[in-house]
Amino acid sequence: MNNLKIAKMFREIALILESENVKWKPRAYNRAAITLESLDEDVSDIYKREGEKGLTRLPGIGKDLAAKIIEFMKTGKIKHYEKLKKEYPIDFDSLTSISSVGPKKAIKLYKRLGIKTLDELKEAAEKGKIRKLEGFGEQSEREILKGIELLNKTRGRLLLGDVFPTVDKILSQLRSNKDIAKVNVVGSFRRMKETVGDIDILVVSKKPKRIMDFFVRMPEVKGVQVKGLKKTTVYLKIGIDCDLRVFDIKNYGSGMLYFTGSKQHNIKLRKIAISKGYKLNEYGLIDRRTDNVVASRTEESIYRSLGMDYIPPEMRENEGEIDLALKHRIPKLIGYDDIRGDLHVHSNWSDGSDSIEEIAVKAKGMGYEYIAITDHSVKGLPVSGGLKPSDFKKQKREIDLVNSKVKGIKVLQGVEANIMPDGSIDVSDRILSELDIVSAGVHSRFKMSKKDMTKRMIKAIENEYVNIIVHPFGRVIGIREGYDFDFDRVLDVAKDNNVILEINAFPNRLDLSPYYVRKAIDKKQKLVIGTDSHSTEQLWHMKIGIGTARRGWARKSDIVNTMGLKKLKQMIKLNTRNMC
Ligand code: DGT
Ligand code: CA
Ligand code: CA
Repeated sequence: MNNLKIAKMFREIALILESENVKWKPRAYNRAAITLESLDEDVSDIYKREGEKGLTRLPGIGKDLAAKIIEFMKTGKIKHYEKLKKEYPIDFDSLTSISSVGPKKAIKLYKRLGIKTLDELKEAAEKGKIRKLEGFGEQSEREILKGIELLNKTRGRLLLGDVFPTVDKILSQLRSNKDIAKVNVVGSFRRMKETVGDIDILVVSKKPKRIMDFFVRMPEVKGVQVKGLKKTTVYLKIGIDCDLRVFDIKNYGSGMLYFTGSKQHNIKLRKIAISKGYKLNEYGLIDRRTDNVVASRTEESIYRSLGMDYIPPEMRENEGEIDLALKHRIPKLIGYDDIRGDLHVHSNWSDGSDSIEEIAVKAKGMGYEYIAITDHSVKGLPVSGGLKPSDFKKQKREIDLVNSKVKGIKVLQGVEANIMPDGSIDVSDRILSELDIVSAGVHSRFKMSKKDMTKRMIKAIENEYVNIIVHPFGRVIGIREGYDFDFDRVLDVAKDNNVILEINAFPNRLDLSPYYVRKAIDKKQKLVIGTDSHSTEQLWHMKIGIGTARRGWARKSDIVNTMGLKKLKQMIKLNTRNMC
């Protein structure tokens, strides 16, 4: 769509003009950008149909801006933009991907130090040049370096949630190929790691040549790096490599075990194998004395022969799971089919794109028993178009209507309220008391001392209406580290108050992370998996939330939305009164 391209240019023009203290024009460009971003139709279609008039009738677009849009559609360029970009050749996108650098700072950095790119920014920060700038200081120099480090950690890796749809498509094509007897994804993807460096797939087939020819011709493939009969590596359009390996059925299990990793898990397993007189590689568990293959067809048989429980892939990180398996104490983890409802969904009442009815229908189709609409409240966070106090009643009427129309699923009214810096909740007790379920989260003032943040969280948990604390750490993978608070104390208070902590399943959050999931369930803290969906297209993220729960060793009984509605209501009633 042209809309987003033009909107992006308008926004950059606004930024630059603003830094030059030009009056009112930046606002006009920004308004026009918002209009373009929210259009359902491509502007070129509007122009083709209605000409210039069609453009000027759009909110915030006058003759001058319409002319620029037309210029872009005719020439692919906007001269005014090109001219400004010559003066300010800044890579805004990458500089502002660091959370402590906004557009204004980016322009300042260019004007004072000539910084255009991330590499130049890094160099300047390392040389101590940033701290000397007015309005920056040592603290912001440190934050910039930290931001770059975070970005580099995920550079070249993609979010699990972003590769999932492509992996699904590749697997289903392989599964439909009749020359293939077995297909499995392995590597970090199978372990449900939050980011993946490349995708690894294993198949069993007697016709490797035909399989490799089939693989490299898939529509998801952009280029071929190595094409062999045992292993082929391609580069996918989504910007990541994919390895396909062909195995014989007789050592498929050992191949799966080897290529699922993690490397640390494999190393530890091999040591145990050696201590028991075996060797272990991708071809099997082999008796060192006789060279006989003891086990190789299935992963289960290999673990069994080593005297261990089967270890689910999400646990294979060498973080204590091997000792547990040797003691036959591997927990039964929550399953991918155990979820009965989603308690974190946004509708078009706030910043979601779909109606409550559309959400209910989709959730019902997924086999859910209940779904909570948890739109933002507007008071503490004016940006995301949330609910005003007077909106809750109106929304309730719509929810009642949907409940009477869509049978077989219960829609609950919730809210994602803001935890204010002082720990208060930005929705009145009167309104909270009328909702079915109350979630609260921190969405502002992330930088607080550990002590103050702990106080803030505890105060929110102690609010008698709060049921769930969403995305407890507020991390955004690759962009923002979680804020600091005393997790153990917060856990204690949450347990005392029957407040549930969320595993937010949004691909760039996955918060609580597996480490904290494990800490929480060690203390018998109850958790909920919520998708934070902003459209029905995102409800499937539940899968990666479950993956995260499994990486944190969670069982079904640790996760409250595995309960049926009746039990869930009872549990919530323990600390709030009004359940519909
Ligand atoms: P990634 O791709 O960076 O997200 O992480 P993985 O775990 O998928 O790593 P990858 O693709 O390099 O290799 C897949 C698995 O193969 C890995 O988890 C363990 C196994 N593997 C690969 N290279 C080695 C190795 O040199 N030694 C051992 N023990 N295992 C290896
Ligand atoms: Ca991999
Ligand atoms: Ca690989």
